[in-house]
Order: sequence, then C-alpha cells, then structure tokens
Amino acid sequence: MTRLSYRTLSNLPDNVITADIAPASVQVGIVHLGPGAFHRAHQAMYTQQVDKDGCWGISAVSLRSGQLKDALQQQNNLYTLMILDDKPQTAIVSALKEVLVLEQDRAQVMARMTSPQTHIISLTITEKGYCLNNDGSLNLEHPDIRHDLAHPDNPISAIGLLAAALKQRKHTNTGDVTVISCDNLPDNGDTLHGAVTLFADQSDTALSQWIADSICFPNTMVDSITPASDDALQKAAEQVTGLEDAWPVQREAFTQWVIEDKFSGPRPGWEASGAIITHDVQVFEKAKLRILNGSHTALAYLGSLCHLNTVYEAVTHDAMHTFLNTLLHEEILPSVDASDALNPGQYAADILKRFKNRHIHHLLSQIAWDGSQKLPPRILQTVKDNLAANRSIALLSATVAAWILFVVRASQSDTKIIDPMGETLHELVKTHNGHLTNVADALLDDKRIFGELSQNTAFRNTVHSQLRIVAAIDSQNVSQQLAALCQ
Ligand code: CS2
Repeated sequence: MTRLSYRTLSNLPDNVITADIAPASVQVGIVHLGPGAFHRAHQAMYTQQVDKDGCWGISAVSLRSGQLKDALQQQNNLYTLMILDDKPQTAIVSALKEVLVLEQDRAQVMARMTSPQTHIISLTITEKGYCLNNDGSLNLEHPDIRHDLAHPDNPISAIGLLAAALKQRKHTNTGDVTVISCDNLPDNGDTLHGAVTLFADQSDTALSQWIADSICFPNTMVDSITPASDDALQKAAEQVTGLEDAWPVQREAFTQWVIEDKFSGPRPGWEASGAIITHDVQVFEKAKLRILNGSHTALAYLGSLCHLNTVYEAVTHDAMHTFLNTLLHEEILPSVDASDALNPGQYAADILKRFKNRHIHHLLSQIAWDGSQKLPPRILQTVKDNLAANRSIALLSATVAAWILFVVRASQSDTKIIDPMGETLHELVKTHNGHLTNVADALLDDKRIFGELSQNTAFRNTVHSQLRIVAAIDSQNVSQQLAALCQ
C-alpha cells in the first residue's frame, strides 16, 4: 500500500481533514520531550491549527525509544489522527518536523533546545518522568538524577536535560523560552520548576537563580481521552485514507487545554484553536485530576477485578456505574470547589458521558499502569482532604484496596507490573508470600506512595476492611461485592 507522505497527500479522499497541513519547510519553534500518543493527538493538533506564520514546527524528542523516529521518518513525520465519536473525523497532522532520540541525536537535541528560534519546550513524560518524592520535590536519590548530577553534560532524564539546555541558554542570554509541562500532576509547572531549579542548585546556584528569575513554567491542565494505538487503529486509518501510516493516533472528539498565562517569550496563539489561557489553572486541574483521572483509576483496578476490559464496559456495567456514581458524589465532588469557571457536578456528568463513548476502546489495563505514581495525585490527595473534613473515604479506600489486590495477583501470576516501582512491588509480594494482609500493611507503610497516610489508622483500617470485600469478588458476586463496598 502507498505510504502517507507529502508526495501522496493528493491521494487522500475529500473527507480527510488536511486544511492545516503545513509545508515541510516550517521552522521549528517548539521542542517537545516525550512525543507519545497524547502529545501527538492533543498539543500537536492545537499547534498545527494556529501555526499560520510557519514558525511553530515541533521537534519531537524521544528520551529513550527510537520506535517513533523509525516509524515516522519514512512518512515525512506526517501521521493520521482518528477522532472516534458519533461523528468520526480523520485528519493528517504535520506539526512534527522531526523526531529525535536523545541517545542517538544528543547534539541535535541540544541545538534545538538552545536555539534562539525555540521559544517553547513542552513535555509529556508521564508522572514517573519527573523523578519526584511523594511530596512533589525532586528525588535527588533517583538513579537517573544521580546519573545526571554526575554527568551533567550527558543527561538521561528530562530534568537533567532541561538544566543542561537552560545552562547553555543562560550563557547565550536566550532566556525567552517557556517550559510547559503537559502531564497529569498537581501544579505541574510549579512542580517542574522546583525540580529543575533544585537540580541546578546542586552544582550551580547562579544557574538555579537565573532559572528561577527568568524562565516561566506555567501550570497547565490537559485533557482528551487518547487510547494507545493498536493494529485495529492502523487498519481503520488505512481504510479511511487509503494510505499506509506506521503509527496513527486516536482520541475522542473532546479536548481541553488550560494554560497559565505566564510565558518567558513568544508563544503560538493557542487560544485560536480553543486553548484557555488563564491565571487560574488550579480550578480546572484539581477537578480533572480528581474527577476524571480519579474515576479512571478506580475503574482500572476494580474493573479488572470484575473481569471488565474497557472504560466503556466498566461504566455501562450497572453495579460498577453505581459504585462510580457513589464515589463521585459522596467522596470526590465534595472535595472540589465550585467556581464561575467550573461546576463540578456538571463536569462529572459530562465525563461520565465521555466514558460511555462506544467508539473508544480504552483499556483498563493501560490506565492501570504506574499505579504508584497515579494514586497520590488522583486518589490519596482526596483521601487527605476528606479525612481533614470528616468526609467518607470508603470508596477511595476501596480503590486503594483494589490496587493492592491488583499488585498481589500480578505478582503471583508473574505478570509484569508496569510501574517504576514494579520490581519493588513484585519483591514485596514475594517477601510476604502473597499474604494479602501483610502485603497490604507493607505497601501502606511505603511513604514513597502513601506519605503521611501511612500513619493514619482510620485510612489503614478502611483499606483493610475494603480489601476483605474486594478480595472476595468473583465472577458470580460482582454486583453484591461492589454494593457491599458502598455500605
Ligand atoms: C488516563 C489518562 O491512562 C490514564 O491514566 O487516566 O491518560 C486520561 O485518559 C487522560 O488524562 C484524559 O485526559
């Protein structure tokens, strides 16, 4: 089959959106670290839609894998975006001008990150990429951070790479660059700013001060349900476009991008493609992390225990839907303040509708990745707030209990636990011979995940009592056990 490329764009049928395709000659103005499916389906499309001056091309930098570079370089870095909804759409995205791999293309990466034409460095590196402690500070003992502190000119972490690039930009007095985290972390810009300045401070306090004074790290909230690409998507894309695409991406029609109005230099006019540029991101970020991502994490672990495979299956399962509604209305929504910008109840109702999108095959097993990193911002922060406000934590604790059981069962079936603590979790289960109560106590003792909650008796007792219920779930009693969790 003919490959997607600038030369074959004219083969595309009229129903494929190509309106915003930029010529290959567009100048790079953005470097993006971590060009996974979410970036390619979300920020790249926002940027492509507004880059009328042709100066916001994206240099995509993979920190580890060369797969994306290999896939896209045969097709001029073009790719297909399939928007799966009742009114499906297909677009060709041309925002990526190159894909670099840090290890292979280090000099080019640094040249791009330090170029006077580069005014945005953005990131989607997932929670684990920030190398943080439970309190959101940089973990100076993290292996990648220790490596980069010892080899500052050869960094392997995003933190070390940003510090090295900003050091060079300080030297050339090109501080008109904004660093934009687009990950699901509380106060993601402030958190990244703190990590990079602390890293720099270990060897160069003047650099740390310059970064603190000169470089903006706006907080953001990003949202669009973007399942991982699979063979089915590749076939569907080819059926629509008639062209081979080695790595198409997919998402729902809904997207949202809220960016704090804090920039060190020029930026794309993202508001023209629907982004919200505001001084108050926190309202949007807290609601999204707790209502959408918190619900996702609850469905991921409880749904897996109930032998459900996708978000759609879980949210259309009566007993699971009742559990989720109860979790939202009794424990999550009360922790999110209403504001002029956002009505939490309506926001939650809209999210449940999005979860019921039958065109989106969003695997619970994908959402279950990195639980040790996702539980704190999505579930445990809400537990802390609810304890302080004397509100229920029963269903939040049931989610934690389901994660504990998920870990035990994965370990006992020798299934890889995709989590930066994966090996540690496996070892812990083995140390306790898979004894559920002992494993639960050992996990709850781990302050890297539970922080101050490790010492909270009410929380620990609630997790244990919910654990006894989730452990009893089998294919015959799912509805009863889910109902029992809500008692
Ligand atoms: C999901 C998120 O995989 C996950 O952890 O909860 O990727 C979620 O789909 C996005 O945050 C939605 O905006």
